[in-house]
Amino acid sequence: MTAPDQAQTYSGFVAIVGKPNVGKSTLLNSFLGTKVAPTSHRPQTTRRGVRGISTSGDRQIVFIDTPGIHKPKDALGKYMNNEVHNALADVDAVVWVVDLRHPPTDEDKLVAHQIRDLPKPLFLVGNKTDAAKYPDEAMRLYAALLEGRAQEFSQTMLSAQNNVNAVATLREQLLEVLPENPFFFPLGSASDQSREMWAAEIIREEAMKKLRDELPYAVATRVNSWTEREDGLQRIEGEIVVEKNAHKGMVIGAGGKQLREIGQAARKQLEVFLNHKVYLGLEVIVIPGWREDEEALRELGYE
Ligand SMILES: Nc1nc2c(ncn2[C@@H]2O[C@H](COP(=O)(O)OP(=O)(O)OP(=O)(O)O)[C@@H](O)[C@H]2O)c(=O)[nH]1
Ligand SMILES: [Mg+2]
Repeated sequence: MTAPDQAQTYSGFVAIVGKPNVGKSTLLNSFLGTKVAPTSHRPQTTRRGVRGISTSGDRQIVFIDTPGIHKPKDALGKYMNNEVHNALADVDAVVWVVDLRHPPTDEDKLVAHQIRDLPKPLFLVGNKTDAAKYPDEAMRLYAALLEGRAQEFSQTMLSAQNNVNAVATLREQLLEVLPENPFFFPLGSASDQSREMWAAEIIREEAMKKLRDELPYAVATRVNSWTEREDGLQRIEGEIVVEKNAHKGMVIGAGGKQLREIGQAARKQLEVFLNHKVYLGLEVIVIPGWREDEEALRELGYE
């Protein structure tokens, strides 16, 4: 007897790496056509290696959005770089995102050094073509950082924000390099994070956008309860965690204005992506020195 026909599938992991703020998470969201990862104008927005899943016919890519590679200053920073290191070890292909608005910096060289000799398909993506004055020249300088690499690499210039077609073409190229594997995630899943983690990241994104100076980096968020009312309203209770008592008032703002603004912006995003009315309750709590505290980091999901 012959075994029943098993449909052949192709599936693999693709890491999106690069220095902070080049548009890695924007590119991930654009690949998926939905919002899986937080994005902001501040470097080091991504802290965790979030997975975003994209399935087409018999092929499934599991993208891993990674934190920007940087010189770590605290335990959180070390955790973030470690996330990149782990992602690179296990993936089938690597997408290296660079910002074409400027030539390579030392941080780009740090990234190039980590990925240059990896024996896996490598895609150099020059991003932000919409805002770059000399994209071709910049791209040449980035490509030169891979000089000496034994394997070939492919190059694309695009705008992750505006260029849907170029992003789709790049996705097609990535689908082609996947190895034969069963799907790692069920059809229909867009990400590996729980809805609570996802919502907490949206709240953190809005907090990072609104807060100033060091505060965006001293903030963590979590969602402790999520219930659905009969009429469909999603009731979400979240916390903004800060390091010091002095930060608490700064997040809340005069008369609670700033916290209200963060909450309103986060609620609007949640409503768009959930397609439901949302009630978002937010509280600010202090966990002294959480960024240097291994146990607190774990409690906040950085493990
Ligand atoms: N002009 C322009 N801006 C972009 C483009 N893609 C991303 N950005 C902006 O660049 C900033 C950083 O984007 P992110 O996607 O958060 O960058 P990231 O590489 O994930 O950053 P980290 O998580 O901090 O490492 C945001 O303000 C984006 O809106 C683009 O194609 N063009
Ligand atoms: Mg990011």
